[in-house]
This record gives sequence, structure tokens and C-alpha cells, in this order.
Amino acid sequence: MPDSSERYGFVVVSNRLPVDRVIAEDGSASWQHSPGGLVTALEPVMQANDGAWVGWAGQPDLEFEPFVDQGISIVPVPLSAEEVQRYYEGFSNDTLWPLYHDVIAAPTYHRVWWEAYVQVNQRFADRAAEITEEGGTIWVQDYQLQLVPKMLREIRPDVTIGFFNHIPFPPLGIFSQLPWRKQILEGLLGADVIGFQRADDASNFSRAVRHLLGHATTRPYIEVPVDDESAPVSRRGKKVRRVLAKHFPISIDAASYEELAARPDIQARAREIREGLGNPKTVMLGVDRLDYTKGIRHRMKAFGELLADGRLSVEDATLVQVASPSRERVETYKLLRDEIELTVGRVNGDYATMSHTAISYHHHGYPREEMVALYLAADIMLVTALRDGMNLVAKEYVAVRRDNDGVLVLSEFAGAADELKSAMLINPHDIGGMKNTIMRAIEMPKRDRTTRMRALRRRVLDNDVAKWSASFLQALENVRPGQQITPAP
Ligand code: GDG
Repeated sequence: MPDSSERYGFVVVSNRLPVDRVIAEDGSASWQHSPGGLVTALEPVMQANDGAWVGWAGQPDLEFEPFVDQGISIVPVPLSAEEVQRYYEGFSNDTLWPLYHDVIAAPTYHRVWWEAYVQVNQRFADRAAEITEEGGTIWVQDYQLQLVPKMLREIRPDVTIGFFNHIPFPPLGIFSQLPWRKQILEGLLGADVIGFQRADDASNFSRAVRHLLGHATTRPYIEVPVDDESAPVSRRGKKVRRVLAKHFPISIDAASYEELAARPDIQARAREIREGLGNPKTVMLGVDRLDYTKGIRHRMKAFGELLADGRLSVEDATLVQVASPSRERVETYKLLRDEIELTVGRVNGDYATMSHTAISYHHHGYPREEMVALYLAADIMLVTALRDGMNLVAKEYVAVRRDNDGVLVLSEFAGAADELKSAMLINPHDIGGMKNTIMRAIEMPKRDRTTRMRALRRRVLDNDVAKWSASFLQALENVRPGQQITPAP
């Protein structure tokens, strides 16, 4: 166990720690790894760097000493039940999340939520500042902690600060709704490097900074005015600090997915899944957290209409939908679950037979082995997000398809669409277009499937999560405070 005065050269800060506390039936407590995009992405980096991870353990009022889990020092930030409700469920998941995802659901603005957000961000910043060694590097993750970079810089000007936004950054017209828009921008600008998923996110951010704060930007840099006499002088004659705001598309640990996909027991499980579904000609799959951004209803509507039109029958095609439970205490998510389950019930009620179901719906989380078996069992992967920072599911599906088969239907509103151009790209709002694309995917000749999947695989295997973190950390190393500003030509 690390003692509480231990210092680390590399510290990751995120809302959630990469562990869950589980209580067994006999009442004993233990720690378990938790799934999710961020954990999947950062675990290998942390293990390789012997780093510390600062975050919340997922339960209110849980205080414990730091401990080491799979080579990562786990450093807790406790939250009270009221803070969880205001900072996390409220401001993070009911204000920022819908605002940053194109207001698909209406964001709620509450001043007490904002106050809790400020207070909790300060606690994360203080904890990270306490455990980071002189001249160390701190990498802050995601929208729950956008004020942390500025707070850190105020306490620890010696450290290098990175921030990565896993979700989209909205266009100015939408971002401007936020009553605390300036504070958020200033909070982020405390970082040396601000990473986004897509180039569009980075330009949305720079535009917001120009319009709302009036700072000069020369892509990909932002010039933040500072008081520091030793700071370099900008073209406008001001002392400035230069912040890099750029896209670093996140990825997956592709090799580990390939390994799982090569395992005979997992391949056998994939066959068993198909048999369990009554061996339809085509198995289609959706895997998402149960979230309104993921377009689950749009996908079900398209599939239901294909059955209604008689273009598909349940012997031809089954849709397997894994909707892992998410944010169940937030009202919008409760309503969404009801709507989705109503749709599943209707479609199955209308079209399922005694031997074939239409939508095989699972409101569960599964072990990764089972997810890989599902990917292998699926002829068509449906990623129909209305807005998504990246979408790792799309990349995971591609990584496991060592057979170069399978078709990825991918929303152009997912960050992954910028890279995975050989997928069948769709606009999920266009239900007619989505139906036609699904039919084209079902009917696609093997040769075309192989050509597309080969290209997709090359992209994902060559750009894995190790490359993502290496390029972000390289950028951090390059942009230290006090660097000269290169004059524009
Ligand atoms: C955010 C951004 C961005 C899901 N259900 C189970 C399970 N999962 C895993 C998937 C995948 C991950 O969770 C989900 O990642 P996504 O990228 O699809 O989506 P978000 O959770 O919304 O993640 C997103 C990401 O951050 C990373 O930056 O791409 O845009 O919204 O890895 O496989 N894993 C297991 N059982 C499940 O039931 N084991």
C-alpha cells in the first residue's frame, strides 16, 4: 500500500476510479475492475507508467486509504450523497451531457448544481496537486472535471497539465446556452494541451474561446494572456501562454480484442449464440450504454419497419440489443428505458414467432469475453448514435473480425466516422435511408464485405489506444509553459 505522502510523476484524474466496490452475500467487500470506455482506454497506459489514478469510487461517503490495483495506485476522492446528486447526476449528466450532445435531450440549468460542480472540481484538483511530484504530469479526463486544469495551475504552476474531452464539444450556438460558459472555457485553458476526439470539436472549442473570451487563436494554438513577466510576447504584443487544442481520436487495445477473438471457447460461444437465436440468416447487433445519444430507438424503429414492410422476416434477421444499465437515477434515462422497452415489447409482440424472436433485448452488463462472442456472432454491427464523442464499440467490432467478414453500419455523428470511412455511413435521423443501408448490408456480396473490413481493420489495428496516449503525452512534452511563440509567417 502506498503511504499517504507518496508522490507520483504521472497522475490521471477522472470522475470514476477504474475499480468498483462489490459487497458479497456474506457482507465482505472487495474491489473489482469496472468496464467502460475510459477505463478500457487508459488501463494499459497506467500500468506501463506506474502511475496514480485520482477519482471517485462510485459510492457516496466512501473513504479509504490509497491502494495499488493491477499496477495502478488508486487515490480516492470522496463525495457526499448530495454532491453525487448535484455535481454528478445533476450538472455532469443532466446539464453538460445533453448540452454537449447537440441538446438531444433538454439540458437542465440549476445554480446549486453549478456550485457543487465548482466545489467538487476543487477537491479533485487539491488531491491531484497533493500527490504529484515536482515537475510531474497530470492528465485530467472528461467533462465532469473541466475546471480542474485552471485550479491545478493555480496551486501547482510547476506541473504539466493535459485535458482530454471524451465527448463532443458543441458548436458555439449551443455552448452559448450555458450560464457558466466563460468559467468552463477558462477552466479548460488552464491545461497545456486540450485534446478532443474530432477536428470539429477542437475548432468548436477555439471558436468559443475567440468569441466568448476574445483570445487570439492560430490553429491549433490558443494564446491565453498572462501576467508572468517571463512569458513570451504574442504578435499582438501581449504576454501569453500558448495552449494546444487539437484532436487526438481515442482508440482501443486492439491486440487484446484480437486475442480474445482467436480463442476457441469464445468462437464456440459465438456459434452457440447464433443457435440460441434459431440460426437466423442475419444477426444484427447493437451494444450501447442505455443512453439517448446512442440512437437505440431509431435503430429499433428502422428494424421494426423493415419487418412491417415485409422486407425482412424474423427468420431472416434478428436484432440483438445489449443496453447496459446507465445513470439509472437520472429521470431522462428512466423515461428512455421505458420507451425502449415498450418498443421492444411491441416489435416482438407483432413479429416474433414461437421459434424466432425479433429483438433479443438485454438490459445487462456482460463480461468482455461475452461481448467478443457477440461481436463474432454478428453479421452486421449497428452503431446509430445521434451524437457520440468516438464510439469504441465500432472499433471493437472491427478488431475482433479477424475473418475480414461482417459489416459495420456507422452513424456519421459518431467520432469514429472520421476514421472508419469504409464503414457504411448513415444519418440515423433518416429512417428511410437507414433501412435501405441495412438492406444493402444484409445483401452485400462477400467480396465487398472483405474489402471494407480489411480497410477498417488496418485503420483500427494501426491506431490503437497505445498510439493515442503516446501521441497525447508527446504533445504534452512538447508544449511546456514558457515556450517561445512561433510568429506567423
Ligand atoms: C464515452 C464517450 C467515447 C458496454 N457495455 C458493456 C461493455 N461496454 C463497453 C464497450 C465499450 C465501452 O463500454 C463503451 O464505450 P463507447 O465509446 O461506446 O461509449 P461511452 O460509454 O459513451 O464512452 C464515447 C468513449 O467515452 C471513450 O472516449 O468513445 O464517445 O461517450 O468499450 O465494449 N463492456 C462490457 N460489458 C458490457 O455489458 N464488458
